[in-house]
Amino acid sequence: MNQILVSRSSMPDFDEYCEEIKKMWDTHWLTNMGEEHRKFQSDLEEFLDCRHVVLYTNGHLALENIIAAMQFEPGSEVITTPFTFASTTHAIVRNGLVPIFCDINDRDYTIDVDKIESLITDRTVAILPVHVYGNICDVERIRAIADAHGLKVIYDAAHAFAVKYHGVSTANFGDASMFSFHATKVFNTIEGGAVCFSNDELVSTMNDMKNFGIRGPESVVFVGGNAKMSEFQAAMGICNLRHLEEEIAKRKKVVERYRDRLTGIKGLKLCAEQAGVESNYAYFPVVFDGYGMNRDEVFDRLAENGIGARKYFYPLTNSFECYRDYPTAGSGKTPVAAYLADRVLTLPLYADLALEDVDRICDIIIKIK
Ligand code: T4K
Repeated sequence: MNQILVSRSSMPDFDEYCEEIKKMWDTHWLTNMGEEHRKFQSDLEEFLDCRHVVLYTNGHLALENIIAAMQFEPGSEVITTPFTFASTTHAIVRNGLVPIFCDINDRDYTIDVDKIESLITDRTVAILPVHVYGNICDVERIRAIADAHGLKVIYDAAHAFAVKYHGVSTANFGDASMFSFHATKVFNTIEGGAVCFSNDELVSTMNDMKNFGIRGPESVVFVGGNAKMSEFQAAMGICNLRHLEEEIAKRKKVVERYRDRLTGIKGLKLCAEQAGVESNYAYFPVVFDGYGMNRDEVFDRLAENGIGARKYFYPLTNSFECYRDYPTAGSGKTPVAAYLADRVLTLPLYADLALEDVDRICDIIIKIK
């Protein structure tokens, strides 16, 4: 049985990658911001049309470090959503801050902007929304709320690389945005991530944070850690970036086939396409409500057929065991997120997924009914 998993890493041609890394066998320069790192950074600044891109070894550390760079008072509150990967909430808590969970809306599953203001207290310092599945948050209203209350906005844009909203790259919203370049993402550097922002003053802080605060052989100015992207990762990024457009075009075809096959079926809800958004077709979530089988049963049936759909994002982060005793935890406080977490399944989606395989997946789902 042909096994199909939820995602499959995009990889450049083997020879193209070898060509890109070949020079390292002459230079023996493998990490610490070498030539590949510098080239990849400038490629990304151009591609994302963003003033500053700081590369990281993964998206999570990029997010942890940009939060740290804001130097919030310990114990301050950050408004965020629980319908996300563990990383988002962990990054807040690992910085000694308190996550305040806001519900999501049921159209695109991003933060419900109507519910943000009621959660703001005199301890609130930031909003940390997630462009979940590559869907863009209501960036205008979030900016307006943040400005009215003097808050920072940091986007978890892990899913939103190469997405544009009215022609503007997602790298340019909020005070900063974090992208993940993990192997499972639309665009990968094996592991990897970046923080994008326009504030010149943040550049040295973000660079210090990922390299022990070392400014020179005899100068250490900051208590930083180590979160540098290696030359091999950067080389992967350089190669994958060359093919990104065609990868996204292929993903679009897969999504169109899913939509053709699954639209209009009672009990199945597909996420609407967002107006003004140039998508990266990162994920294909389907909500099962009032269908012949519930989400978990569909998941099991697909698994029996060798198909690895995923329950992104179940459980909600506000019901994780590690947050059980947390004052702000409890999925009951975010009913829309709780509803979706129990019903959503993200179907396999990657550039090389054959349309016949998409049909096979849809046939299994449709037959269940
Ligand atoms: N914020 C958000 C909203 C995020 O979604 C993430 C990461 C982050 C922050 C943090 O960014 P990073 O620090 O990761 O850069 C995966 C990824 O590990 C994770 O990066 C991602 N979100 C999350 C949504 O998905 P798992 O545990 O589901 O991955 P795994 O290993 O089960 O892989 C899923 C499928 O991908 C496999 O079935 C096959 C395929 N795959 C996997 C790997 C590891 C490949 O084709 N190649 C591979 O190398 O978390």
